[in-house]
Amino acid sequence: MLTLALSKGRIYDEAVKLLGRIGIEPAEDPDKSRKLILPTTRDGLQLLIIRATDVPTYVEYGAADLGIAGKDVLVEYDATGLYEPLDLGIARCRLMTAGKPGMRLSQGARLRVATKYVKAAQRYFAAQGIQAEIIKLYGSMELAPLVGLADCIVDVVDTGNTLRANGLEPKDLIMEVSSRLILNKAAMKMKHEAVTGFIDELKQALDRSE
Ligand code: PRT
Ligand code: MG
Repeated sequence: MLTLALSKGRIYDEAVKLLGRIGIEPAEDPDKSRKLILPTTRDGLQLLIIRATDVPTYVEYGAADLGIAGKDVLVEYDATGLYEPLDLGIARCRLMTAGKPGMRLSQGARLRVATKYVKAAQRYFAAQGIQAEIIKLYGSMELAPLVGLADCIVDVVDTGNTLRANGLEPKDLIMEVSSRLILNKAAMKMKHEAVTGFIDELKQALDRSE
């Protein structure tokens, strides 16, 4: 049995389309059922429905053999016990700095940055030679510049509507983000055939759509 961990919402919605292309369908809709373990139409595969940020943890500890997680989440988790065999190209967005219109994020006074992406932000500002104090938040980052908690934020942006609705604008691109297939290192050894077979199927489905 292979176990694939993924989060509800945008990743699930796009991942299910991809799985459908290799003939795999979840037995139930996670939005309607409260189950966290979902069987699929393929006997040897079940899905674990968990929080996006928990996916690398389940996979690193082997509670799931495989997972689907955004590159933004993987950069923060900074795992060594994982393989990342495939870029699935789904749930695309951009990790960006953002702030009030007209405000420039340049050298000079120490910048206060609110984000849940602490590692990515630290690396980015260090590489830019900008002194930054990173303030860790768990959500609603857009609020921070409005109430004077921070000069700017680092967050993932898709349409930019959330920023605009809060009077902010995207500034600089930190990285392009898409979701990746991740794999437990021990599962690669212990379940080699099942795992490589599944990865090849997904890879072929992705190649066909290029
Ligand atoms: O929501 P929850 O707190 O449960 O967890 P999560 O936010 O970690 O999960 P989820 O499902 O929202 O995101 C899972 C993954 O989807 C992220 O790790 C990203 O890799 C990817 N992704 C793609 C996004 C977006 N697009 C995105 N737009 N994640 C979040 N957003 C946010 C964005 O920050 C903004 O607040 O969605 C809002 C709408 O975006 P705009 O720019 O279109 O307004
Ligand atoms: Mg979210």
